[in-house]
Amino acid sequence: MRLSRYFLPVLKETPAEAQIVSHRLMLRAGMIRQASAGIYSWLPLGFKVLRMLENIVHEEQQRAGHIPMLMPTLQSADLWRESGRYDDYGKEMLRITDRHGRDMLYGPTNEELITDIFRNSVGSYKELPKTLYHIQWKFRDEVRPRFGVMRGREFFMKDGYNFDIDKESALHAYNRHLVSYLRTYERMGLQAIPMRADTGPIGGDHSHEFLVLAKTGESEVFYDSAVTDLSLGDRNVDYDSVEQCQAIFDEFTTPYARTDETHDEALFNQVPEARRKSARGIEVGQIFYFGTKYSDAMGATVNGPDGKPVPVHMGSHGIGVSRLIGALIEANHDDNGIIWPEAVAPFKVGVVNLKQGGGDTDAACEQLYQGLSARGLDPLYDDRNERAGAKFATMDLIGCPWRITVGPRGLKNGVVELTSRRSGESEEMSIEAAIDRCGQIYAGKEAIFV
Ligand code: 5CA
Repeated sequence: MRLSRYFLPVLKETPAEAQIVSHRLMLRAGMIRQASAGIYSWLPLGFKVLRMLENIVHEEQQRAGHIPMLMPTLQSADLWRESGRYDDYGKEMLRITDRHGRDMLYGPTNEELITDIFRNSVGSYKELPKTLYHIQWKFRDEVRPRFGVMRGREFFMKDGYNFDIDKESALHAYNRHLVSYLRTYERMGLQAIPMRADTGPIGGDHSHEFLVLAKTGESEVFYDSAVTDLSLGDRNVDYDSVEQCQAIFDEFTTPYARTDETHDEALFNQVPEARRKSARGIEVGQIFYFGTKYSDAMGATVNGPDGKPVPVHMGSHGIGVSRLIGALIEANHDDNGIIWPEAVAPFKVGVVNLKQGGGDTDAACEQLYQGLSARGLDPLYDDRNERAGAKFATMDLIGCPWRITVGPRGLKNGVVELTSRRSGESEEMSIEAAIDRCGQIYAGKEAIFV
């Protein structure tokens, strides 16, 4: 992308309404604009990151054997009356009446709708297990929307639902989700710790939240620091293996890690004192097993091996895709702006021309732009007629992990400068070497370009 042709309305001033750094930087970097309280337009740069995260979530869900689909944002109130949640959900639910006087709502989640689809389509235990998911906008009329996309009213969420014949099989689905979520967050360059959690309005008795540690997080968390040493890495997980998924579940959930809602002081005190930590965290996902709560209420049964109808065991599993962008920025920034982890950087390499309209520098930038594009590296070429300082500031603000600076002085010696956003270190090299180096940096990173 050539910056002169892009739409990147960066702000020089720090917006007064933003209380936390991720909200400030998303506004300043031209990623989002508020449409009304807790509702945002996604400008091109923000939308690019959102789609990258969405793609990673899709890939990891499908790797785990889950089936993508798409349900609507608007739902009929009747289904929610069947489950009893139409009244229970309270003021957080946005209720709408259509022209025929029918009660509708903007979905805050989809347990009822998916259970309705399931009960009308599946009749036999032989068709189980199944896990269906979608990534769709949700609406919750939060009392206090705040912190930008972190606690919005409209937000983008992946929600998945498993249907199993019995508890044992449903608990495997639960573990499988835990493993696939660990992989998803790690691929985004984030550490999200599974913590025992309350089930709230979703219901059930098994739940884990995934928390990214950050000073600005809304949840208070207590954990054994040993849990922060764990990582899934590049293990080859067989998602059909009950033993493998159980072993990973055990590994990640044995060290003490709980939110304040489930915190148990006596248990926590058994952790060696030096490893006992309390901190704040951002909840970027939650998984639930709730047994037959919805299938009982809505009559979702399948015929078992003996021909008798049995209610299916279910769970639901959510990832806050739009909230993740806030979490990523909270965990990756400095005074100058965002520092994207490479896998989710909207542009992988920035090219800065220090002398726009200077024949040699223009030609060199063009060569870099073509070379990087040919390798699929989606460069952002700042070809505007701006001062060098302004160009550097923009690249730093929007967080390009790598910047190649092209100036007349360097070119005389046949070199350009490659700079790491994270370390700030620079190295001089030829144009070809810079293209090669960037290719190597991103090789095997499974970066997704959209
Ligand atoms: N039906 C279940 C699982 S699909 C469910 O709705 N779970 S949830 O309520 O925990 O939401 C899933 C994830 O959505 C949360 O972990 C959080 O990351 C994100 N989320 C929830 N509310 C908001 C909000 N107001 N703004 C941004 N993200 C949110």
